[in-house]
Amino acid sequence: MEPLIITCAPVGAEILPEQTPHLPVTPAQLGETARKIREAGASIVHVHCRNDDGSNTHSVRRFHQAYEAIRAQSDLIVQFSTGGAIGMTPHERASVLELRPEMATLTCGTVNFGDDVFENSFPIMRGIAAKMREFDVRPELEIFDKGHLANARRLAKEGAIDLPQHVDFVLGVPGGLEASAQNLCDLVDDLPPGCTWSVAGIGRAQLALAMVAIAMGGHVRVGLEDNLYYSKGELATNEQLVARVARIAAEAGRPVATPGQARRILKLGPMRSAQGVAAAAPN
Ligand code: KMH
Ligand code: ZN
Repeated sequence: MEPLIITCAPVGAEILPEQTPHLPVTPAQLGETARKIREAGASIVHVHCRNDDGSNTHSVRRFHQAYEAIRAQSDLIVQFSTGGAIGMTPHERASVLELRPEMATLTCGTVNFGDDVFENSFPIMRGIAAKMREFDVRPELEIFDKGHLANARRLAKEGAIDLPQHVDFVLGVPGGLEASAQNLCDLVDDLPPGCTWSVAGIGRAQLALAMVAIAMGGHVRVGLEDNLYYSKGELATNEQLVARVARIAAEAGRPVATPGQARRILKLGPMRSAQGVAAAAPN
């Protein structure tokens, strides 16, 4: 099996700063988190941004500051969210692609999201995918439900995206596919040939599905975006969640990938700086 790629999603758009003291809100805090999760074994950071008061923002300026802060402290693969927060316009969600991060998410379908709807119609998906092409950003296909893989195949058939790609299964969102090993296996069986994959279990499912993915040869996403707790009633830090997966993987004979190894596995180019200019990777 390949080394294990751990993605950390340290912020998200749903967690309120009142829920945990460990949410990185400012670019400086994100940079510090990047250093700590890299030391703990992560190779990708999935980025959302907040204003200083903790509210969500998809401002290009704030993402640029976050990108610079992350790059100043780590060689992580930087993956921007284009999902943003419920209520953001597709234009807002895609605007940050002009910063040319190495990767960005492309959610492959609409899904109920608690009492809200996370809207990703075909025109929205096509628009975001086109911007990814324009700015040479590699998509990570976010799959919240089984039909989203069919949507990805449809997008590929019409030429909006290329396949294979790296796919992230987000399981356990209220309104999406439930987080179970059986559902994960069904999704992996249905993957387009050549795709790599990771799983992000929501809440308590994060740990269990990470262990399943380690055993299956997939990759793992953890972080406060998906799960606030280390154990029942005990709040987690992002680096604790990464370190635990790294330890379990080491026991299972799958050392974690460095960002350099992850770039090779995902067939990405060299590390990019915050200006989008290629820079030499330090590893
Ligand atoms: N915050 C969710 C509505 C992504 O980052 O691409 C969407 C999300 C997915 O988090
Ligand atoms: Zn996200």
